[in-house]
Amino acid sequence: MVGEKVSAVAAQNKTADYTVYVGIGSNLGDRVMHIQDACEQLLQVSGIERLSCSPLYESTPMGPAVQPDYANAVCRFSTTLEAHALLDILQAIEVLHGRVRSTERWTARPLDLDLLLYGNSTIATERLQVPHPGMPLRSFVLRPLFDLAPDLNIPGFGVLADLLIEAEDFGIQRLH
Ligand code: A4P
Ligand code: MG
Repeated sequence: MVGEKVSAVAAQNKTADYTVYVGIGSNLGDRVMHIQDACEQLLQVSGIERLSCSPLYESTPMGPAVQPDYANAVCRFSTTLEAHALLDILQAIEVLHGRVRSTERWTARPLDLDLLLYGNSTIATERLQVPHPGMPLRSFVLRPLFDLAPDLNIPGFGVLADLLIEAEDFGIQRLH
């Protein structure tokens, strides 16, 4: 159903093939189900292929302290979608999971999908910044990203393995 909804958008946005990394977070409801379903829904989108997902991790929330712990993962896929069209799809999937945007930053949410990397591109528009500006400081992004791509070099930020050593820990643990 999700695939049908978003494939019409996808079909209009064919470009070259990019390797994309998306950060996935959830701290409301069945966190593991939200993350697994989001991966399956992404794979249903026309223009998204070869998706793989990192192991899941748990961490304490960055932001307002009175909210549940997060589950996080990162997925990687190939896409022919243009970056802003892909952001539209990520936000549509968030809404399908009951995401309500708040005016307050970093509040609890059933699903958060952040476009971390889009090939080697640097993007700075009103709607979209890539690489995601928060990623070099966050263990809950860098650790699962490292599982997928240990040799990665992040445009503008440097070597992933070095960033991971410096990043704030947030009590991160593998989720079993
Ligand atoms: N936007 C710009 N660049 C991007 C991008 N690369 N990917 C814009 C996605 N969106 C991007 O996002 C606000 C706006 O950012 C969007 O409308 C889009 O045009 P949002 O998802 O509506 O709001 P947000 O997520 O609350 O804000 P923000 O600042 O994006 O927060 P983050 O960085 O997503 O952090 N703690 C733990 N332990 N684990 C987490 O996963 N996540 C957050 C959210 C807070 N604390 C966390 C975690
Ligand atoms: Mg976000």
